[in-house]
Amino acid sequence: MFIYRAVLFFFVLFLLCNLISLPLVAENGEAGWLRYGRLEPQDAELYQSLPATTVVLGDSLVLKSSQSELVRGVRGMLGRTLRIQANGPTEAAIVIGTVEQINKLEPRFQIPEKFQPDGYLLTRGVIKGKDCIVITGATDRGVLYGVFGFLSRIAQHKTLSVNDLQQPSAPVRWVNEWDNLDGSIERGYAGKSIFFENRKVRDDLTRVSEYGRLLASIGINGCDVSNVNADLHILDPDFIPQLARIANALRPWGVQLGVAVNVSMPKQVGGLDTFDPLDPKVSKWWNEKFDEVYRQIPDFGGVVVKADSEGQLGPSVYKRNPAEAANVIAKALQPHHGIVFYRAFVYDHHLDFNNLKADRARAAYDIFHRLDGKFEDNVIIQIKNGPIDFQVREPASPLFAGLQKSNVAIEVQVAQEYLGQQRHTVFIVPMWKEVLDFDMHVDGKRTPVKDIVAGKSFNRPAGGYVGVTNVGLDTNWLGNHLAMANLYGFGRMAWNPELSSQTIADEWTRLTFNNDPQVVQTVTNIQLESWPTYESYTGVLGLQTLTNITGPHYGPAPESQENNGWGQWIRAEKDAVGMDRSVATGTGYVGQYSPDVQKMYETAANTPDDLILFFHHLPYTYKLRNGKTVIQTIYDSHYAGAEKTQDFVAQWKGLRGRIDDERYHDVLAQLKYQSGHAIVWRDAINDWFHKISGIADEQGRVGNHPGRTEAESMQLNGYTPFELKSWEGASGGGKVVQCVEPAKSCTATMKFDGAPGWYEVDVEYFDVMGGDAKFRVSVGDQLVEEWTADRQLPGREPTADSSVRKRIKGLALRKGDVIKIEGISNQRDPAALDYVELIPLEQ
Ligand code: GCW
Repeated sequence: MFIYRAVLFFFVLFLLCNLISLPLVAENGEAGWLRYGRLEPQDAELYQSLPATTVVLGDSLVLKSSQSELVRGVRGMLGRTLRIQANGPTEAAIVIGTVEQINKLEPRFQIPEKFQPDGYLLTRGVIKGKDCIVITGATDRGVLYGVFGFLSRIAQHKTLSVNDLQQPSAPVRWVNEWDNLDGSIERGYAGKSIFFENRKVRDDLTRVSEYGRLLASIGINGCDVSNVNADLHILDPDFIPQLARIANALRPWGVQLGVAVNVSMPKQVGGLDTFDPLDPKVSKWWNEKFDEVYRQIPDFGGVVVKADSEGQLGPSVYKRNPAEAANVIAKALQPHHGIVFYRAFVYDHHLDFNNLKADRARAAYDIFHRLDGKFEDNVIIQIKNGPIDFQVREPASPLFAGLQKSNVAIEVQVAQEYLGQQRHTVFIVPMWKEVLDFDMHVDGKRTPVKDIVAGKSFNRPAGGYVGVTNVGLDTNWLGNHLAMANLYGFGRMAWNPELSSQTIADEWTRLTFNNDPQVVQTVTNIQLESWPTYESYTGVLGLQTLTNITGPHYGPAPESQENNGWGQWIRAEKDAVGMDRSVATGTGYVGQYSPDVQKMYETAANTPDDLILFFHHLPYTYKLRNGKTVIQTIYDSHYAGAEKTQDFVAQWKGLRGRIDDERYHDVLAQLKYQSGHAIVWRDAINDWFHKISGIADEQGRVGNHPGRTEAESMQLNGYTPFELKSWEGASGGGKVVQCVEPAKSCTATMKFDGAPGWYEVDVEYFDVMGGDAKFRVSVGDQLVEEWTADRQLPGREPTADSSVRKRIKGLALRKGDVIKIEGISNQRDPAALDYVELIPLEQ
């Protein structure tokens, strides 16, 4: 009996100890950068003298969020629950309220500077004779941002003895979600919509409030929740009350609601026989529609419009222009202070490939520049960062300088549509910053894009930043923990574009993981190297992302760029490659820039290497500034890029035990997958250029893979050969094998006849959508690995999109060993195989 009790006692003790040491929050990424993890005692010492009380001046929704956030954050990080006082202070306190409220309480309290809307100040001061920490702003929203700023300082172990005045760079800091009412998300890579399902607003909007909170913490003040390929019913009478529920969820966080509208709505769902923007019936329709909206959502922010673009109807139907289309909606919004974001992403997607003068890059400037000054003051022209479409590298859109009498915002894409769809790690802030810092040299004066969008350069009242985000119901919002740095970075950059990418990555890492110097250094390092790395294996020299542009925009498919109407051409021929966009001999696109910028891009000699093929059609043998030829640069950078992704895995492994296991393993798996897919990219692009140019790789690597055995040349039992539509998507010229009959076991075997030793056996297989095939690998009779192909990758048949590398480490191989890959197909997944590669391990 005694023994039994003792065992029970220790068992309970053991359980308790484990419970106590569990982290407060599950480390599944849901908290994003707002984890408020408990500080170690030595770090918490810095905040010993933090007041025990908080006084909140006012009870607006946003101030209430400020108060609850402050209490939540301090409790999480310091383990103390602040006392809340409505009046006072009667002792030292953290006082939060607007400047006006603070001055009412303490008229002598001096605010040093003038606030921009949404700006805030963290300071210390004497209020009613008590020494206080003061968090204040001109508006409630500023106060809320101040609270987040305050908590962020604690999370980063920064001192609070500061006078920290923070002002946003631009008034408009919005996100766009491309969510459809059925719950799907266009270019969303993290599950279903947090807003909609089955053509209704979701019943449970908890994730929406949590999203609003994340947005507020980085200063985002507006959110368009519906796809720019707009749903005609988004403003139907029975839908507006549902939208009001979303607005209610966002309002406590100071985030205004917006939706996308289609200019044809008055006709298609409004009962009119026209949607001609100049027809008075149409203007009356919009007026009444917005009266209806504002009756139910008084702080509705506005609408975004995609028209005459990619199949969306537009003013061209009535031979009207974008200004006329924007203005009829803008005027209806004016009495309510709403905004129209009119997208400049208007182009003809039926361009003639054979016309050497045709150029999609010209479209936005050609269409919008001549309308400058014709837009109402509550219209903002929303311009993508580059002239094409969120490619891995593009020059700054010339339209930023082409609209001087109109409000403009820069649109960037947090969703990594062309940047690996959150399965590849790409920290995009450095890319965005290159555009923001780019000097457009308007009238010979310094005119960086960041000053233009802030409204400073041309003295515009509105303008700013829009980020296409596409968060989903996945617990960690974007499907990849590291991708959240892009959302964080977007907000921070919109708030202050002077912050360096390094600072943003550093802050994000501390908030998301912890302050361990090795963690901060490693994560920041991977993030900062990730964009150049991705560029080096997907689209060098300004070629754009050489992905499947007529498919999912994911894996390599360079051939798909050409010979179609989409205009993302690279004009790769036998002897030369690149688009000639010069004024002298090309499409004339360069002429859309100011004379100083033209000097840089008009000739190949002056164009930087990283954009040279965007602007010029050059022989493969052309010598770049880097001293190498175009073709050798292509080959080398693909090898270097793929190599670097292997290094990310090694760097990440150094963090084992320094961050929580859950996220450690998630990110490790993601980086390993990326390192395999980077090889698919490398080989596809290099093989393609090799075939077209016929020029060999000086280093002999391209088309020559020691240790690789193509599946089609293995001994097959049940497997049958199959050719990919895009031949470059699989090794050996597009040939793979598949197990077509469902639920069948097929095998591919080979005999090992290399030197005996330790090997890594890599199996390149395909994991297609809609079915989960199984694979088993054995050496002789011994099963050495098995797995299920259940990744969520685009594509219903084997392509470079669905190609995955499985690495089996540390196998001892002897001459004569039979290596067998068994694939068990199922209904939709034919367990396709590309090749097996044996890599000797260094001893
Ligand atoms: O990049 C393209 C996307 C489309 C998107 C379009 C746009 C919403 O492939 O999916 O449509 O841009 O920005 O309108």
